[in-house]
Amino acid sequence: MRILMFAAAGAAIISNFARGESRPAEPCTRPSVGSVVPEPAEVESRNGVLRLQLTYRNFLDTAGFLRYCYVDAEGEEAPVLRLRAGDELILGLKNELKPGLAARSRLGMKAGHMHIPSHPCASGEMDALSTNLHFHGLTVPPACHQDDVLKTFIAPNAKPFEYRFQIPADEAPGMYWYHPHVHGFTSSQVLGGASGAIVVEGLERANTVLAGLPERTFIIRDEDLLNPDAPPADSGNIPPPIVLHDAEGDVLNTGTGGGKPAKDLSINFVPVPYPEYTPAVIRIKPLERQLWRVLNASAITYLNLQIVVDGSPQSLGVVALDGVPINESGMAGDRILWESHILLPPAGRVEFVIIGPRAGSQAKLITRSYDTGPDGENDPTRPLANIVANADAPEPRRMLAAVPVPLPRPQIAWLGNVRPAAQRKLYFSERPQDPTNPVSPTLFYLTVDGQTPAVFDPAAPSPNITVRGGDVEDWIIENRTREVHAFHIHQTHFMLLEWNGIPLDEPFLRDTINVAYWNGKSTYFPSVKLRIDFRDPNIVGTFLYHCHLLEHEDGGMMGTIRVLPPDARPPTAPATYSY
Ligand SMILES: [Cu+2]
Repeated sequence: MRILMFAAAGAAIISNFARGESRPAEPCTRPSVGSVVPEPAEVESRNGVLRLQLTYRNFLDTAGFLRYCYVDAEGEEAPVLRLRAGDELILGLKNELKPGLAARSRLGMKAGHMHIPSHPCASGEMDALSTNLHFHGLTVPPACHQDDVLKTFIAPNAKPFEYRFQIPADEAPGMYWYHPHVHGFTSSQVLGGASGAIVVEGLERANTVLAGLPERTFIIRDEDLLNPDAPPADSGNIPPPIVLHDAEGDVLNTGTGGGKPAKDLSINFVPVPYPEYTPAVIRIKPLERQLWRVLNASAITYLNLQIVVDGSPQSLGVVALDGVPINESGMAGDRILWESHILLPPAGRVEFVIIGPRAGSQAKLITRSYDTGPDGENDPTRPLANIVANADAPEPRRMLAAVPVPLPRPQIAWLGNVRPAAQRKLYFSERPQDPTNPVSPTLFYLTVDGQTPAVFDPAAPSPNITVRGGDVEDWIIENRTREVHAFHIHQTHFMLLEWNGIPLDEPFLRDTINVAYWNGKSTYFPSVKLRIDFRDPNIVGTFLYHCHLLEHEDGGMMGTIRVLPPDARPPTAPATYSY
């Protein structure tokens, strides 16, 4: 069976339905520009089990854009999955992607070839119409039907595929998320809206400051520009920056903080399109304290969140990063980090306390520009939502427990106090596919120092890295490119030890970290040094680490790691040395 599905590069949308022809009804209705930000639908566990069915669909919206969505049995889109540590998740995923609507793979990798595997765990060839799910941040086994994306391949119209696993009893309370992870096609599916949040309940048990607070969930997604040809609206008499595009067709960073963005953003699916950026609306009671959980579900857009009230940036009280309370060590008590802005790379999550503005004030949630480097995408300053305070604003649906039972102290030593078994160095690099043609597609590499750079190969016979379960390791991740990357490793969390060689005191865990860009001149490369935790027996198996800018991941910036059982013979990888 051959499926033809090629469109112009860049726009990445294709239609079998010419403009004006009738299209199938949209299976997922999305809010209009300027709407009140809705609370996402949610489903919660009962008696220790969360059972649900999601149908995965694609459709062309009224503007002709390819969208993807998860729909539950009640017809709700992308519900938040709410569970407690120790609960079981049983999720049936039915793939109803339709041919003729599919986006093109970045490198055109076998997108026209349709290979139906004999079994969904049998490592089928990845395809634009196939899908799977990654449960980002959860410490669950990298096994088929749990959290494997190397071999799991759910073909269109296959019978519903069952995910079934237990949230570990010691999983940290906080925000996680789910999204497809089909090599070569993740970016187009996530840009189309394929993502949802997961909340492991009990954050207030880690920080009593949160007791009884109303809470809200915000999912910020990016998507292709609705008005790609429009000039910037706010440039006044200043000539707008010259718009340049990278080899992937995205608007290059202008370095000015303004200009045309590479992607539009939405907040809980309310679009805030360039160039007018009509803000969405968040309603709140004046001076009410709330917990906000924010997920950056963007494919390539960095967020730099800030709340501005009457021109002044407000303090945001950060209590958790990437699903883990910042006092995870269990020693820090009710720690809050007060920040005036929060950088959130693609896939990052932050949970913070805010205080509602006074009635009548001008309050906005914005994302400030972020300098992604000379080869990076343009992320200008732009509003996301007006925060409108008034006494008749409805209360959020959920409130944290008023009298929380404190979490038990961790059973294992704090990661920062464990001696690493090994140190490794990895580096990001890029080159044009055709060295004589600088605008040919980019090849993206994430290489273990000492190995030969190669784009990710799902069929590679052996993993790039082997570690022993029970160990912790220190990894230096270097950036040898002129754009930022976001390092992510599946199945576990890490601690940031050093930034560009400078030791830090950050006793927090993360699963995604930004790595600064190289300026093309300095004699050293920007880097992060991470202490990565391989102690949980749940994560024995083979899984992935990669850049979470999904064009880069799809373009090859990914590798495999095998965690051996703790009693296995020590690995003898050449790039490993002991302290
Ligand atoms: Cu990257």
